[in-house]
Amino acid sequence: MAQMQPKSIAVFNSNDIYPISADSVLPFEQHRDIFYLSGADQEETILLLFPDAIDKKHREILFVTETNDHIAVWEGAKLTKEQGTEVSGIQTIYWLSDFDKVFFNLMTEADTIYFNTNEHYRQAVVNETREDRFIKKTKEQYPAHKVAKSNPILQEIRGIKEPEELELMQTACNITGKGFRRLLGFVKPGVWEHEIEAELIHEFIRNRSKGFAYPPIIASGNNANVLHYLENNKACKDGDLILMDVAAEYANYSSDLTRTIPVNGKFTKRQKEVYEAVLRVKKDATKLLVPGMLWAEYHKECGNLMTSELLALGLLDKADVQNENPDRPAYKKYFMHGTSHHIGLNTHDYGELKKPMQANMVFTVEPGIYIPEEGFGIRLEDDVVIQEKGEPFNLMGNIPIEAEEIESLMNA
Ligand SMILES: [Mn+2]
Repeated sequence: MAQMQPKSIAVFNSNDIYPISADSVLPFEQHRDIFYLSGADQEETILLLFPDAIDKKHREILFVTETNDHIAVWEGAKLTKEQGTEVSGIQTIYWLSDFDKVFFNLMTEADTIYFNTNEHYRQAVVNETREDRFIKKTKEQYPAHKVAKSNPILQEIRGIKEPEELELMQTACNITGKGFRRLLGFVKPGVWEHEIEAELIHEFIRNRSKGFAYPPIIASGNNANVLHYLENNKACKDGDLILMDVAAEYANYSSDLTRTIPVNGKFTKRQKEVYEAVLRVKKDATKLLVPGMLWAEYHKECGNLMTSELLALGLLDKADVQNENPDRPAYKKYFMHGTSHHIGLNTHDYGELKKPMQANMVFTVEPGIYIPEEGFGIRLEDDVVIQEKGEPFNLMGNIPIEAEEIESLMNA
């Protein structure tokens, strides 16, 4: 609200409940912006912010769908007005059915309406969201109002985590760690990728996570070289590696982990050589995440780290590097994705990417080397918090990553 223009209103809508077909729907997932701002984790909820409202009670309003006995019996009770206040700290709670009337009244006091468009750098949404429908309708009904964007404000504030958020993210990472330790004793030649997935979801849910923070990748052998492999339906073979990019959510916060382990509990000499190279890049890249670092600079440095490892492994030679196209450096042949992304309420979270890094931003660090011709791919990923001074704090510092530790736990 401090960043909003004078005489302006901002509105934030919930997500729809998405249909499958017939009367089936997907489990509800709240839009992360209204959740971040209000804590309201219920469909058909609207948050309205109007810092200059003449009537003070209209500076923050939460609209919730009116609950009744029928809903209570069939779906379970929805938020009452009192519970709306308890959850959000907002004093003024109205029923959703009053929205149009209240909104009209407040819009006559306002000059500008903030719309919450999706400006995430990777968004590719084709659905018309509840937010989209609200924007369309409001533009039609209030053509004389100026419009402004909420998203840049949210990108900035959501990118820097509050202590309470870091605590929830630590819990998510700890649950992920429990899942990982559980499967180290479970994996052996002949287990299926989906059996590993089942072990993980069991451990996540029993620790009060809703489940996976994103679709899990359990990729043995060459499946690891399909970056978004989601089938998880092959048997794990003796001598292969398994790349697992899989992590728990907690209280709507994501964690994001990748580990690569040997099916039979022992890396071959070559696998270990590549593993150690990826681990070194991960450790050195992590040290670069300090206040003031620029995103573009960071990724260039990570590319340099990877280039020297690929030269040492014999995967690139000097000529490859000398003749490389700067827009498509030679290392990209074996490491084709980015090293880091913001993480938080979204796995690929909001956050500034063009201004210098700041303390309490949380990033993944996830280098990988993918070698289809050798039948394996290795990626290692932790989530780290930038500190005011010194190296980032690793939220996954307790999750085994050293090759020897993985081997000894698998053979315990
Ligand atoms: Mn990631």
